[in-house]
Formats: sequence, C-alpha cells, structure tokens
Amino acid sequence: MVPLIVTVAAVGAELTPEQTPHLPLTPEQLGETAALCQAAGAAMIHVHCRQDDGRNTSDPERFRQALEAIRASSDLIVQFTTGGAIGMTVAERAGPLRLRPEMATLTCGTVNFGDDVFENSFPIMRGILAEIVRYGVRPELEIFDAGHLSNAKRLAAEGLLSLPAHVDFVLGVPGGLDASVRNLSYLVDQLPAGCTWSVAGIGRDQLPLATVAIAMGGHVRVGLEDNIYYSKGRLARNDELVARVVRIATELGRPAATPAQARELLGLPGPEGASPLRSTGGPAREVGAAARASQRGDLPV
Ligand code: KMH
Ligand code: ZN
Repeated sequence: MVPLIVTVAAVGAELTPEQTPHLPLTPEQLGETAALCQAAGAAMIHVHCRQDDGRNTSDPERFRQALEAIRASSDLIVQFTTGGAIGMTVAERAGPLRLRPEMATLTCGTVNFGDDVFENSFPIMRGILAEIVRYGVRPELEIFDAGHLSNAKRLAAEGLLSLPAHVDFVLGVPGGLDASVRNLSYLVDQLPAGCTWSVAGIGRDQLPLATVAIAMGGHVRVGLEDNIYYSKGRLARNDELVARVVRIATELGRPAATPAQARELLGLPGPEGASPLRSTGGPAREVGAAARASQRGDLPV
C-alpha cells in the first residue's frame, strides 16, 4: 500500500489573524506547528511567512528563520511558496529560494483569484523556474485550472521543466476549476507519465476531495491556507486537520508517510542534498518499491 503524503499548508498569504487565531505567524509558531503536524502524520509543510502583525512578507531573512525553526522541531519536507501574494514581483516571489528549501511551488498559469488576478504568465513562470533550477530546488506544480497542466507541458517542451514531477491540484478557488470529483479525475487522466500528485480542496471541499484522492492513490494537502474550519462554524487548528485526514486514510488502508518515506516517494535526497547542480526533475525512477508502484499507477484502488 503506497503511504499517503500529507502536506500541511499552514498559513498562506491572504488570511488575517481576525479570521482565525490559529495562524502560525512567527517562525517559532511555524516550528511549533511543524512539530504538531508531524506528530499528527504530516510529511511536508508548505510555507508562507508573515510579519509579527500578520502581514504577508517575502523577506528571505524571515524565511531563513522559519526554515531553521521548522528544521529544529521536525523532519518535515519544507516547501516554500513562490506564489506569494497577489501582486508580488518575480524577484519577491523567488527571493527565498536562495535558502535552498527541498521543494518550492510553481504555479502553472494565471487564474482569477476571487476579485483579483493571480498572474503567472509564461515570462513569470520562466523567471521563477529559472531560480528554482538555479538553486537545485524540486518544484511542485500547482494546477488551479485545466489549462495549467498544458502550460506545464509547454514548459517541459521548452526544456525548462523536467518531467515527471510532483503535481498539486488546487481546486475550488473562486475563479479556478471547481472542486469536483469529475474535475479531479479528468486532471489525473491528463498527467504526464510518472507524475505523483496531491489535491488541495478549498474550503468545505478540502475533506471530500482529500478522501477521494486517498482512494484514488494520490496524496493530499490540508491546512488553514485552504480551509479554516473543522466543521461548520468551528475553527480548525492545522494539526487537527492533519490528524483527521490521517484517520480516514488509515481506515482506507493508506498509512501516513513519514517524512523519510515521502522523500523516497518523491525522489528527494533530503534536506542536506540540495545542490545548485542537482536536476529539478520529478520523482527519481529508482527509489524503492513504493515509488515505483506509485509511478506505474499500480495503486490501491
Ligand atoms: N497566495 C496565492 C496568491 C503558492 O503558495 O504557491 C498563491 C499561493 C500559491 O498561495
Ligand atoms: Zn500557498
């Protein structure tokens, strides 16, 4: 049975402390969240940084402190955002990559984002990808809309992006593709051979889509960035969102992957393995039975 990689998207860029008191704003709070979420079964943390007052920041020094705090308190795979917040420049979005986190997101196309536009033109994607490659970071491809997978394939055809890769379907953003089982199934069918994938459903769609992904053999992202409620009207903590999805997965025969197992599945060399010369390609082809089964689509459904 392929273990389930649970990623926690703990804070995001848009939420305010007025919306929920459970956002990890400081590096110390991110470190505490990492420890609690690893104990609950997470293997990876998706990182945005905030100032003490809660405002979003792309300050590399703040990311350095966050990286240190997370590594001091957990073994989680650290994945930096390069999506940042609406309106940030490529330099701001890519600045923290110089710290060489194990992974970083690459959003694969422009999408309406509520009343805003989350801009990811080809020049923006190429600019961020160049920095990802420069620092030997492994990309996670963020797919908010159906055409985004086509864009990723175009970047690969240009020779800029190595495939297979790890892909995250972010479904249910107002302005992006709806969070339906049919849409998820369609997207999974369009994946280039050998890609691993996860799903991040937004809001109330987080839990049902995660459950479907578990049954389909994919992986899941949960956390406050995507959903602040545990149930109607009851605010969630990150670790309890992780714990719930791990309980469901265990019942469905998918034990939570440890960070070490997740690294094996994704072909990551580990936090000390980052090198500017390392390929940014997708999951390694010879990384153990579980990964090979996952890449063949030989999955527990
Ligand atoms: N904050 C959103 C505009 C990512 O982290 O890669 C973009 C975002 C995506 O959160
Ligand atoms: Zn994010």
